[in-house]
Amino acid sequence: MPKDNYSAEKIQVLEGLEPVRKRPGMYIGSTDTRGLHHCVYEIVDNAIDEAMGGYCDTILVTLNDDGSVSVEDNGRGIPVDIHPKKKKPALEIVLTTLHAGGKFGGDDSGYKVSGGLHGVGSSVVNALSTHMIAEVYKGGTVYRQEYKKGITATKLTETGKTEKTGTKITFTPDAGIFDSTTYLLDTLMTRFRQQAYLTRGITIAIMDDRKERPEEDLQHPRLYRFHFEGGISAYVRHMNESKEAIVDPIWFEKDVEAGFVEVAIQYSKSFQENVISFANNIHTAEGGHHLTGFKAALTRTINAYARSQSILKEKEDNLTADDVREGLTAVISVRLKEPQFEGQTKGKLGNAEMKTAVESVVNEKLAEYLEEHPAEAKEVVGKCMLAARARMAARAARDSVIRKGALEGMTLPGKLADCSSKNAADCELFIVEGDSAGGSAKQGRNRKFQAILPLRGKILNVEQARLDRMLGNNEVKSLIIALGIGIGEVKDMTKLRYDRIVIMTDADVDGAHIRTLLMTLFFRYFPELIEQGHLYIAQPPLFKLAKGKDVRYAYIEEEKDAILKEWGVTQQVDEPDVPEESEEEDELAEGEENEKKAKKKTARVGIQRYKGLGEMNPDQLWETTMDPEARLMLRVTMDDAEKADVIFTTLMGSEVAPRRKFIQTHAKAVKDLDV
Ligand code: TSJ
Repeated sequence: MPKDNYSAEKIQVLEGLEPVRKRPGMYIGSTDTRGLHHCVYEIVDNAIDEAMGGYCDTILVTLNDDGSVSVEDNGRGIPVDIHPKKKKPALEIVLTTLHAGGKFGGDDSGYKVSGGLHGVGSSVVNALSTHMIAEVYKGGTVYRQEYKKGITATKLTETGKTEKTGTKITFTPDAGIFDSTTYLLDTLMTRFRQQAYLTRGITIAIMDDRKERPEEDLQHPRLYRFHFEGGISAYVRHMNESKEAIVDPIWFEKDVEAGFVEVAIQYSKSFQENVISFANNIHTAEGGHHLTGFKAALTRTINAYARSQSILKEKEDNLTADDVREGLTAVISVRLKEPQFEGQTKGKLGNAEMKTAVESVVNEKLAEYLEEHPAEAKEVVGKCMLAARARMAARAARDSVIRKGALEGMTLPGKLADCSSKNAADCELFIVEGDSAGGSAKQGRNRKFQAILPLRGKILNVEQARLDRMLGNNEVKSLIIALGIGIGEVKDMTKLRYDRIVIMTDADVDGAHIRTLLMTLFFRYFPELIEQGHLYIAQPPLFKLAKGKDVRYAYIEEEKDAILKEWGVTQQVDEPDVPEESEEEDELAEGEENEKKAKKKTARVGIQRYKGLGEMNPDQLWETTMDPEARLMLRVTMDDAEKADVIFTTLMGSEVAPRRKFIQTHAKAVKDLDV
């Protein structure tokens, strides 16, 4: 065995792997696709640790055709020397002992990614694999060892000579453990792209060698490389791709006592804030002390600079934290020895020392940047000042809506067909697109507890619409008055007049637009409604299927296919062949009538594709979309609404080119609007 500066003695032996197979969820979070993909991340993270230590620069992930995954790096190779007490190679201990990875010493780079979020190690992946092969290239020799379900299956053997150094792990996830063992390139790529951004200069390549690839993956080439010389600076550039940047990214890094701090910032003309933070390459979705420190420093430094340059006059108030965050895109990346992850999803950095660390680095480096780049500084501060003015104007607009409402004595809008019940818990408000669909809904509803408010799609034609301006629009005002809770400072949730607010729009592009607009409006001005689960999206059927007297509705394509199959229909039926309502029969010309009768005799199957709500008569609308006993409704989550907000901003934003690109690349998403 080769001599290594590493000593196998340092490995702490903790536990066997039996508990892992008994309760896999405890170790990898879940056994669904998330857990499955997590296994790949876990192995790759070990290679990234080697890269962060400066010992390797390339990682190749291969999806093999036999269902296994290989991860190979060009690092030093996992040590293979024999542990004096356990009498086993270090490699074997790492892969067959729980938690050994984390305590694996000798290497003092310290900032470990692996064993991070769930505290799992590569041994957990081994335990959940029917087969694992480890190959180590070290000191001119190829070493190999195999395992089955985490148990050593072969002795460590020297299988040949090699020039290269590195580690290659191949594992086959156990189909008896995971719900599915199909990897999605798309999911893996997202993660590897992010990791490559965070570790400047490394290459993560992914190769898809599967003969049968999942439908979603066909759009991707089989080989993909991620390599970013620009690191997180390139990351913010990428995040701002569809936005109009006002300056080049501002980037700085510094070694500090608490660890290491790296920040990239770029302002754009958008109104969105997009700040993401990481600790040891792990995304801290819930933020934490590093993010708090960043925000404090940003507000302080920009205000100090604006004052020193007299851009902010003496009598003017400081810019608020919100003002300096409008149009801001930033990546905060810290590395520290013992990261503490807290919060519901363990996505919050709990190390308090990181607040001061990030705050002082950003204070120092950002001030330095502003001093040295007066032209850029002017742009950035100007953007923040604009945000402050917009904030004040928005408040004025909100207030004026309230005042106008108050002037009208908050009378319910004439367009509203209210319900008779005044018990809000029973009441539903359907926001319907267009007067004709509104008419059907009014006739079809149960007037006891269902109210209808028709809105005209026209409100959407305002391109570049600032949402706050839209509040002054009569259509939107009607909606706000109908809700009953007011807006802005005088909002009172206890006055909500309907327990369920249902957006009911056509399944076409216009419908998708108006739904996006409404969701964004709710997201920005009435987030409580969404948080408390009051907002829904109606799901009108896409198809009406008829076979003789048997009429069925299908809400998705697959459902239609299933019904047709049930009816024994194999080939596609002509779409217009729909046995329609009986009253129409009188109007049929004689020839057509005969034809229709002929159809009835053979009980032909007809399919009607609904293009809009207007095509349904009131009874059908009730039966399929409004009847609480039969309908399907989606409850809007904050996540959905936030996505709508992003789409809205992109669709309504001031830049035409990225908007067109967005509509092209997301044409399907916009159409389906599963926002
Ligand atoms: F752990 C694992 F199997 F999941 C795994 C580890 C998977 C992959 C793809 C790579 C690795 C890995 C581990 N790559 N590089 C290393 N390096 C070490 O384990 C290593 C090498 C040398 C020394 C030393 O002090 O000489 C120390 C360590 C930790």
